[in-house]
Amino acid sequence: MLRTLATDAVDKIGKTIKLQGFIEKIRDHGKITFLDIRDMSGLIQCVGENLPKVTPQSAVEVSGVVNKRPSKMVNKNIKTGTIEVWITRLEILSKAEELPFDMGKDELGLQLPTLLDFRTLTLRHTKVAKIFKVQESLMEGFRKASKELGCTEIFTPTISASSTEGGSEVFKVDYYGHGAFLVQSPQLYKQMLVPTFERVCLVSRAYRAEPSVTTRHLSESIQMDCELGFVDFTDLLDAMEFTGRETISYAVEKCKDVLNEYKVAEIKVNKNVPRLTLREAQKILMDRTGIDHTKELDMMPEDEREICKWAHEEKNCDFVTITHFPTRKRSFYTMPDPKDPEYSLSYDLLFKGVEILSGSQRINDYGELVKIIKAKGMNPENFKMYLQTFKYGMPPEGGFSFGLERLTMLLLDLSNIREASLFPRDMERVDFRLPPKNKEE
Ligand code: AMO
Repeated sequence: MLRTLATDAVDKIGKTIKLQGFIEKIRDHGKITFLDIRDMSGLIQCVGENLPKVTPQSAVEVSGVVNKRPSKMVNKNIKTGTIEVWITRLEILSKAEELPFDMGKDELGLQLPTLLDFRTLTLRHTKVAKIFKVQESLMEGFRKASKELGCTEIFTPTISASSTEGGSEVFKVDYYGHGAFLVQSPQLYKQMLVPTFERVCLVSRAYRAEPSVTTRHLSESIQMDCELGFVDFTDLLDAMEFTGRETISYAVEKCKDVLNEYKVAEIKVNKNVPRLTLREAQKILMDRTGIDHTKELDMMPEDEREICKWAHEEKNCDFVTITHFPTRKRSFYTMPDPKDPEYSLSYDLLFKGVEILSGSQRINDYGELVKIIKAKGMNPENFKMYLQTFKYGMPPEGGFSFGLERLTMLLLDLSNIREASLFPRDMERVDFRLPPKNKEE
């Protein structure tokens, strides 16, 4: 007999079907036992008499007859709530050992370390798994939007001869006895592809040896990037806001049910995303809070939260664009504003109180790039392949990058980015918590 998926069983009343899945919940009423079985399509209630002893999370195969439930027994919370299956055969395909916690509750309610230490188990929980369905939709939305911009999707290396974003947050790799790095972002490679395709998009791993543990940083993350040639600063702002709006709108539409389950408030996606320079934003913040951050070179986390509140209240929008960060605070490839070179043609897109995207117009002049690389104390020899692109003709260009886990966390109002990563890495964890380091090592 062919396998029937749980949600297809609703059309098979009176028929005998074969289900395969995992035992989600067991309710033992003596002779009669109710089993909630989960498969890739959802949950289904099965019931039988004198069943063999089963344990939660065991993989099973069940044959049985689909029955309509009496109206007062209908469960409106699941797609198969109008039916149940009367079990005629139950085979245990793989028995699960005793679980370390109850997996049958609607909310797991575990502390983060336990949630991560038992990751392969907690990822099976329906509500946890849905986070990654939302993540998938964000990725689909991003791909759709960047294709509309005319981008070609490319796949770039994660081992690089040079560090991308500068700074010390870089993982060094022993590459056959030579020094190499894990990319801090796909930045250099996406730029190298502009002369080939003019417009590219990509999804890449990014590695950062983050020196601290925060709720919004991972050591390994997923970035969704675009890089566009023959554009000016306004074109870039338009393109990145378009991509941000479309990516979120797509996921909101596709995952309405999950967002409801996570009790996410309606998201305000205004076509006119408010745009402020860093200095303008800091003035607004001073007026609202009385605290002076106008000398700061970047937005503090509390500034990001407050300016998003302003955009929500005053501009009816959950996004806000901040431009013109100080040139010395941005990576070497960022174009200084010709009108005021202390500030750069750079931007961040904030969503629900946190930065989700960064980008900029790039320096596209070979000589300028060599100069700035040297000025930052780096060796142009380490950027030989990158610089080659500019030697042989590079148009005005720029781009941007979204952090996928951060986007997922914010969309679902999760309190920690680790919940939005299947297997999060930070300075204290690779799969499991790392043992404390001996200070003398
Ligand atoms: P940036 O460093 O701002 O820019 O990164 C882009 C976006 O990626 C996410 N992000 C992170 N997410 C989780 N953990 C981290 N440690 C982490 N670091 C960054 C954020 C951020 O907005 N090359 C430039 C982009 C460009 O100019 O095109 C870059 O990487 O959401």
